[in-house]
Amino acid sequence: TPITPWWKDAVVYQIYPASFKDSNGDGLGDIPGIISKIDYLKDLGIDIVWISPMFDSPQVDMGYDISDYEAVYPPYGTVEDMETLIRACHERDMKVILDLVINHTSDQHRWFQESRSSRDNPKRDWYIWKPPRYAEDGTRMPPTNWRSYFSGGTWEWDEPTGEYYLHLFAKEQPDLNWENEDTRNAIYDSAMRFWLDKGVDGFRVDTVNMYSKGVEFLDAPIIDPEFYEQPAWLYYANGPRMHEFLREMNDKVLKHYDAVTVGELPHTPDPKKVLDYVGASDKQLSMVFQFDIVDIGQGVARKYQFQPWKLPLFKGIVAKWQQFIEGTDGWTTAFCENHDQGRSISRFASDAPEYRVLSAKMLAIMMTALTGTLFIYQGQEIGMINVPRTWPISEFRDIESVNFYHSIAAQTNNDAATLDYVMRSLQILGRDNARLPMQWDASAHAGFTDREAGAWMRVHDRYGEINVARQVGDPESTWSFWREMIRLRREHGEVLVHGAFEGFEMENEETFVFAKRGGGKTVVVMLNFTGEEQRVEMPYEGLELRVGNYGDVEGAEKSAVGRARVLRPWEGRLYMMM
Ligand code: TEU
Repeated sequence: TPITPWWKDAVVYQIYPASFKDSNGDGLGDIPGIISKIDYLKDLGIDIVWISPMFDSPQVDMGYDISDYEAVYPPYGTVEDMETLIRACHERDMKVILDLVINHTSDQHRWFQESRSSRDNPKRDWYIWKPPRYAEDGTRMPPTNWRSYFSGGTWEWDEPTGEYYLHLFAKEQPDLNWENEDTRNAIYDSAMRFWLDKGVDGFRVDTVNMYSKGVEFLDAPIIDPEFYEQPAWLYYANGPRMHEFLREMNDKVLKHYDAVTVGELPHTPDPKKVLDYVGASDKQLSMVFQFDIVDIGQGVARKYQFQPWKLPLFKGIVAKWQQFIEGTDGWTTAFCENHDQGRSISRFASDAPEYRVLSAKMLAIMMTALTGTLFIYQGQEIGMINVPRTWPISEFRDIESVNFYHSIAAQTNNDAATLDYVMRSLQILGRDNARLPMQWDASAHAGFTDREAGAWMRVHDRYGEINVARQVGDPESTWSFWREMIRLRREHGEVLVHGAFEGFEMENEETFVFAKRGGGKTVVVMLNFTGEEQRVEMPYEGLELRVGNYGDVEGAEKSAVGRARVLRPWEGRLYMMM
């Protein structure tokens, strides 16, 4: 293995197929649409394209419910289209990774159809079946009180065979039984080797820490007394055989292809536990997405019960997950958006018309200066923002958001104030915020589709102001700024991608100042997270201003007095000493 593997310095761009580009006028994005934009991504400076699930699926959870790993969802295209896409990327020196969703399948997958057909079917044990419990009065009860991610319980009763099956997500997403070796081997063949043999370069691994459930299935403690079902991740995440399974997956499959993996690691706040997954010598995963930063603002008992937060929380999380690999052979990622999250400008900065572009560039400075492999989500490069607060629940499409809203409505008897707070929380944190059609230009439906009736999901009201066509040729645009920052990150990878992180004034609630050091270079980043002027201190001497989101790199330093600097609203600066 080379000292620095190819994927560490790479910039990855995530594509959500439904919302990226529609090429055939059916209102839904597709693979030919993606192929038509490969040069656009190359031009931005992207090295790796990650495609969210494009496999065949009934689309209960936007393709994270897969009914056939070896086929493509017909409205998206064909396996041949995928081969063309892989070739198109490789010809341009870009890599392609796919989503690996193997904690569960769709209930329409033939494995599950067989498994549920009878108790003695050879595939019965490929999923997690349990007998019921009975209350004292004889009422049938599920095996545990666990709450599923999409509201309600994690157990679905199957009348014909008289047992429950486990589903951590929707009831149409039954969990596979990883304890069964035949199941694991079938996964390796169908979901992995099939695509690796077609040339894909690796996987983003969905919910990677949930394959091994706890040995005992115990009731979770009651933290949300108004519901029977309780959050229960302690009982199913990071189970006892997790590392054994991942080593096996690497031995049997990944190492034979030099494939990269980035695993999702929700519910894992302990750095020691995260390191167990990403130590290079241990050969499990190349890197992971740790969730602390994207979980900011979520409710404890209920996700969409927004909790206001202050900047020191955010800074502390960034610092913690920048520093945890220091002195180890582990690796990490830098990301703040994906298809499950609100847009970063709306969550962490300001999407007000007068501050949106400054905010987008300020966050671009921060992200491109962080250690780890950088992941950008489609639309982030043009500063896309959350849905307007005025959109009603009927505009939302995500199963998690819609189910959540209706479960709270039922539970509170449609209490208006509670539901208004749910809508406010969804407007900040809801997954649909990231799933709006990509804004390509100012024509009808943002140039995403030719379909007269528009896209499968409503286009953002502000697409005339925020779109690719407006930004690509404009040197002052958010898009051009991202491209410039990606170029700078590549040029100074030893400090920006690999450097050691140091934070300053971590209790300050308005500004974020940090340094990076590596390869004999020092970088200082100063960010103003408010709409007012703020005073900050330059921590080191002898640095030069290299980038600023106000564009006046020469003028900005004129107001400097000694170490004191004044940052304008949402200003971001990057200083460097070589
Ligand atoms: O998400 C897994 C996950 O752990 C959750 O954080 C998820 O973000 C969701 O919002 C639950 O609250 C992955 C996918 O990214 C997501 O789109 C899928 O719905 C999920 O797995 C099931 O496959």
